[in-house]
Formats: sequence, C-alpha cells, structure tokens
Amino acid sequence: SCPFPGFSSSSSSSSRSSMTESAAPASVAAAAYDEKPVVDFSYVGIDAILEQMRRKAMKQGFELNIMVVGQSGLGKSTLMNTLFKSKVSRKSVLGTSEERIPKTIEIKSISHDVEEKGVRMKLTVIDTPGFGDQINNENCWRPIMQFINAQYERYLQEELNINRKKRIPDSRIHCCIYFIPPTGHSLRPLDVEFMRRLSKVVNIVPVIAKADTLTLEERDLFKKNIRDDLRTNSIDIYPQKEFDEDSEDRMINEKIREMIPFAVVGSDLEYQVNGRRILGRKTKWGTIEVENITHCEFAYLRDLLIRTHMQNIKDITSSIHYEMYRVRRLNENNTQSNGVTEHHFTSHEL
Ligand SMILES: Nc1nc2c(ncn2[C@@H]2O[C@H](COP(=O)(O)OP(=O)(O)O)[C@@H](O)[C@H]2O)c(=O)[nH]1
Ligand SMILES: [Mg+2]
Repeated sequence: SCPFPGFSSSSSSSSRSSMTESAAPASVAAAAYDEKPVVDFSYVGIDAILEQMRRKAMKQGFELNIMVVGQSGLGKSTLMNTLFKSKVSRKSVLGTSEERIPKTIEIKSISHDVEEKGVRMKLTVIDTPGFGDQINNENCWRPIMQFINAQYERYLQEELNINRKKRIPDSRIHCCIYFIPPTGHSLRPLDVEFMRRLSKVVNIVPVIAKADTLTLEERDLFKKNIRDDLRTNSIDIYPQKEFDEDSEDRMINEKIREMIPFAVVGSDLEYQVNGRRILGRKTKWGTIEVENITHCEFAYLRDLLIRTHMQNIKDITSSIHYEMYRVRRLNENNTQSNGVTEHHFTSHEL
C-alpha cells in the first residue's frame, strides 16, 4: 500500500544508495506511472496546519490586557469606554454594555467579552488611579511597576508548579497606554521618568490626551517635540525598533513610529450625524467624531491594539518583557540559595 512506486513498505527504511545501485526499480517505476493517474507527490499538505491553527485559536479565543496610566481627568476611563464601544465591539459586546467605568480610586480591572464574526476576545482594561496627582510625585511610578511585576510573578509561579495548568491564566499587562496632558510644550520630567523606567518592563504606547483642546499646528508641533524628547532620553516605546523582525515589519512599524504619539479624543456618547450614529463630542461649533481619522487619531490607536498588532504586542510581552523578569527571578533564587547575597530588594518586591 506504499504510494511510492518501486518501494515496498518493508524497505522504506533502506538507504538511498541501494535504490540507485539496481537498475530494475527504475523501469518498474516508469511502468507504474503509466498505469496510474499522475499525482503530485511533492505536495504534502502542510498548509492544512493553518486551518487547524485557526480552529484552535477560535476555540480558545483571544485575550488582551491593557493598562491605562495618567493624571486624573485626562480622559482615561472615557477612552477605554470608547474602545469598548467603538466599531470593533459595537453591538457585539456581551453582557452589560451600558456599564460605565466609574472614577478610579485603586488599580482596577474590568473585562469585556467581545465577539466578532465568531471570534471571541476578552479585553481587560486595568485602570489606575490618577498618576502624578500628588505634589511630590517622586517614585509614583513604583506602585504601577509593582503591579506589573506582580502579574509576571503570578504567571511564573503557575509555570513553576509541578502540575501546570494546561492554559495558564494570563493577567500580564500586554500594553500600557500612557496619557500625556495636552500642554502643547514637551514631555514633563514626570512623563520622562515614568516611560524611561516602565518601557523596560512593559510595552508603552503614549497618547496625547484630550487632543481636541489643541489646534492642528499645536498638535503637530507637540507630537514632534514628544518624539524628540523620547529620542534624547532613549525611551523605547512600542513598536520598538530593535524587535522588528524583517524589512516588512520595519516598513510598517516605521510609519507608526512617525505618527506616535496618537492624538486621541474619547467619548462614550453616541450622536446622530447625517443619519449615521457616531461616537462623538458635541461642542458649540460642531461634533468631533471620535472614530473619524480626519478628526483625531483614536482609530489608529484602536487598530494598532486590536486589529494589526495584537499578536505582536502579546509576543513581545511574553518573549521579551516576561522573559527578562523570569531570568532575573530565577537567577535571584539561585544566588540566594547558594547563600551568595544577603537579602536586598528582589525584583518582585520592587
Ligand atoms: N475635551 C475632552 N474632554 C474629555 C475627553 N475625554 C474625556 N473628557 C472629559 O474629561 C473628564 C474626565 O474624564 P475621565 O475619563 O473620568 O478621566 P480619568 O480621570 O483620566 O479617567 C470628563 O468630564 C470627560 O467627559 C476628550 O478627549 N476631550
Ligand atoms: Mg478614571
């Protein structure tokens, strides 16, 4: 029943040279080809794996954990409501879609199950209380760093369990959206400090909050100043240059890097404009359409997070950020159990 002419199934392990030495199998093979219809034996069907992967992914669904950070009043909660309500999820949010995110007083997660064309996604937003609201904001990045590390630690402990779960629940922060106040000047020392430290442990996507308060010229200049500040302080935000995998990645990501930070406007109210229902902000002089790219860059942010780069954001989280944490922690354990170092701050306590 071996499909290859000139071979019997018992000799399938024989070496290639024994086949070429004898002349007989060649003519047998030719005769066999004459009788049977021609089949392309070089086609194995490896591409069927794509369908298997698709079905597996559909069954498991997707998870994305997004954290928002910035001073209170910058529109963090509103923007996350916008994200849930925007096109990706509109009419498809399961459960209570009217549930609003209340004023934040502690680090808090809210999950929404989103379904689109049979694909399930669990979008979790981790809302942080006003960052930098105090008079003295020294070390105010620390609780956020601790929270991120605590999620890595949870994952690590699950991995180290002898009886590992088949799928480890993933509460790691895949992406941190940092809200820059729309001053129109440049980054404040606080912004630099936060992004400089946190960009080493998590993917940072900075946005200009409440961009409707800036004129177009102010917006462009502000964006340019922020990019310069990021460069001079060597802050590596997402998508990081060093993780571009090929020239295609580089081309796509370079375009994004030229546009960052996205100037966003948020709203959780729907209005009727020219017969269409839109998410927008109504003002005396017109309605700002949040999802309209001629009005603001919210749609670019949404597409980056959910449409085009979701898998990459998760890959970088697990293969770079989490991996660094893991290596550091396991090294700590080794040196400690060897009695080399006395106890000082370990990374999960930071
Ligand atoms: N002009 C403007 N106001 C906004 C925007 N987003 C939110 N707001 C308003 O700013 C206030 C604070 O928003 P909120 O989402 O609670 O901010 P948070 O403290 O950062 O969570 C609310 O009155 C919002 O309606 C925006 O993009 N532009
Ligand atoms: Mg809030």
